[in-house]
Amino acid sequence: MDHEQQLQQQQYLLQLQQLEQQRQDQQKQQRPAPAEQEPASAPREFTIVALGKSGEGKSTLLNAVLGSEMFLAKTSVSEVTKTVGMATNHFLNIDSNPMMHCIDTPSFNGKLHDPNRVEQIGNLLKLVAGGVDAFLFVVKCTRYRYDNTVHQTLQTYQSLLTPAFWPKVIIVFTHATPELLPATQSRLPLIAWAREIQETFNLPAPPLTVFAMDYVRFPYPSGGAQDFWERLMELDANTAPYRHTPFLESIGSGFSIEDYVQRIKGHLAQFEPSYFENQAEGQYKENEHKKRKEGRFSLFRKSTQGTSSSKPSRNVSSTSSSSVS
Ligand SMILES: Nc1nc2c(ncn2[C@@H]2O[C@H](COP(=O)(O)OP(=O)(O)O)[C@@H](O)[C@H]2O)c(=O)[nH]1
Ligand SMILES: [Mg+2]
Repeated sequence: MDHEQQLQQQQYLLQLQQLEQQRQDQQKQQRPAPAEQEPASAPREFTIVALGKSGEGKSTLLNAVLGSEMFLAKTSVSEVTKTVGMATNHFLNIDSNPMMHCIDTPSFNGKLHDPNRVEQIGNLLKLVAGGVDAFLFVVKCTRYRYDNTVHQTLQTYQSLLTPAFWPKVIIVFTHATPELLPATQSRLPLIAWAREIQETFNLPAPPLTVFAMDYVRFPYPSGGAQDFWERLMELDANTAPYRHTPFLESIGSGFSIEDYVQRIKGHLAQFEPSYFENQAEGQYKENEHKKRKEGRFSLFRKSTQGTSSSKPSRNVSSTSSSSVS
């Protein structure tokens, strides 16, 4: 590591320490009362992170929380959120409400072979290390089953953020508009997810859940904003601030962010079937390539078996190998 990098790292560490100090000071000064507290009278700031698979409504939900379309949401089939980003505004865009720092993420599952996605993992760790008030695990409410892909996604987040993230998780079911989720009863199987998660991840308590309507309806009664706020206050009153201790300690002892991400990559790969598939596919292609090469070679041997002179065979060999590349 050169001098400049070292200097940058020291500065970063200092920033993280200052952030942490600020957080602790803020926490000492203002402990808002849960539930009854109106958003308008709470002067402190909150950091929330949207997690979940692509297309579940993460960017849209954060826009609804911010009351402003600060993140690009999807209008096509391809994923539009490709980088980790942060946007800040008053809750629901009302000046007297507290500030919300919203962190949007692309999906990470099945993307470990993508160097850009690996870089984004580093960016996410950098942004969340200073403290997070809630991790919103965003799920489309039309997805009724708690299946293996959801489970794997959660496992990826757990190993990325450490199990310390669980007390700050709120499951947000998006698209919860009357057209898509009609009767109250239809919410029950979704609420059961919280218990399922509690059991499979051995948590002392199930994560809190919120139902959120689309961007336009979110701020209205039953749109989700009120419930979301109450859950956030509940977490704030009952759980300690989230910290990514191993990350902070690694950076403190001279690791670069990149080093850290490389170090955990193998661990993350455990929950990435496609990662192994890609590797296996690479291996398969390599074998195929070898076989083809050998095939050509034996073909070449056969074709030269009858010839007495070695000269023309060398010529054939050189043309055939140049056609490989
Ligand atoms: N009807 C409805 N559509 C939504 C809702 N939330 C998101 N969408 C749509 O779902 C699509 C994916 O949303 P987006 O926020 O980009 O998902 P992300 O990939 O998780 O960030 C977009 O077309 C959104 O307009 C919702 O609550 N109701
Ligand atoms: Mg998005």
